[in-house]
Amino acid sequence: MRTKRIFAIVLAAAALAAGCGKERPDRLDGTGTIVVAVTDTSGFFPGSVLGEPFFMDSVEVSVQSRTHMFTASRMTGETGVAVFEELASGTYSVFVRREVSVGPNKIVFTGFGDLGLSGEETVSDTILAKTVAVSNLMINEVFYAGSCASSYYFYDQYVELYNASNDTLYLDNVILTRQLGTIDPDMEIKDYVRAIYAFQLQGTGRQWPIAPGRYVVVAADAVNHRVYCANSPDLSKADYECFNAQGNDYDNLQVPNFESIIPGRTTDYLINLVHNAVVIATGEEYTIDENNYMFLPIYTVIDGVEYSANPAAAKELTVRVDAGFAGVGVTRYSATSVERREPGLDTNNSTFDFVNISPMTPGYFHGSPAWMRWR
Ligand SMILES: [Ca+2]
Ligand SMILES: [Ca+2]
Ligand SMILES: [Ca+2]
Repeated sequence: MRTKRIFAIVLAAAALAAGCGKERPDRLDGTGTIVVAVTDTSGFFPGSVLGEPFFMDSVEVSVQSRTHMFTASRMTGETGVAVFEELASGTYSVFVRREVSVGPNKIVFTGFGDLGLSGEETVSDTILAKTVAVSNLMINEVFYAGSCASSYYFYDQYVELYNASNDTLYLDNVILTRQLGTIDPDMEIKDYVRAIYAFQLQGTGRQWPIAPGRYVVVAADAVNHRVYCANSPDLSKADYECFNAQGNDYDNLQVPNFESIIPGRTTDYLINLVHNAVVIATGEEYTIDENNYMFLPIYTVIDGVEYSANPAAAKELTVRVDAGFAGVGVTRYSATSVERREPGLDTNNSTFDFVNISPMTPGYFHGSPAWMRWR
């Protein structure tokens, strides 16, 4: 038995439904075992001491294969341990989560680890669960899969942004991209990422505020897509839409535009239904080459999310922006989207940070009460 210790990065967040996956049948027969222990060293829990590992019970532990379709969840027992048996060989991501009420407030402890399993071995992992505050603008949800297979309807795509900070932020000059979907073997040593489409919200600097805790929707097209597909969202009240003046694009005059800024592109903001990456960047610096690819320096990247239905696909976005995939198992036209597990939870690993949700939730979070759901 080997043991490795993982100190995961984690965050504080509001207390909302976990959305953790239910167990799916594992088609691959396996003989491996994963033993996960969850500890806290903050001294938060009665009987624990600051700096010393305290084994946490009642923690939801989820494992998700990164090499085949498999998800399972268990709760840790009194010893702070959860055991997963009969697992096939492969690489697994492990997520842990426990929500604790403190008066009217809730604290969420989460942690994350990766491990490999081969044959009949038993792999043990100790995950430190933490709460960490964050303050940033981030991508909260990406809806890309489409909604109606019968009509191949996927023009209802959108990206939702979230202000996780305590301050009003400004979206002026923010660029939203579709990243280039090619595999670059040298990607990890380059100081930029490459986009095929780029749309910018041009502004004076304080023109487009986003209040703390607010979700905003950037639609491909701000229209009521339900007219065309019953499973689609009504995006006629989206906060923003993407508009390409060089293409045959619809412009809802009530909704301000992220405008295409690559001169050679005539396409609207459309992203792949299965595997792609989406980036938001400050817009302060970029170049465009002769092939109409945009090069965005990594220091300008605010957030990035790569999604892939296939967990074993090759990465297209550097691990410095996103270390894993959102959307594993999401099928085309399923009206399923990917959204953060907790508001503001951002470890730069979308395998951990995002869950699949259906239906999509434009303008609100999947745990929000009904009155907040204006769309
Ligand atoms: Ca559009
Ligand atoms: Ca418009
Ligand atoms: Ca949402």
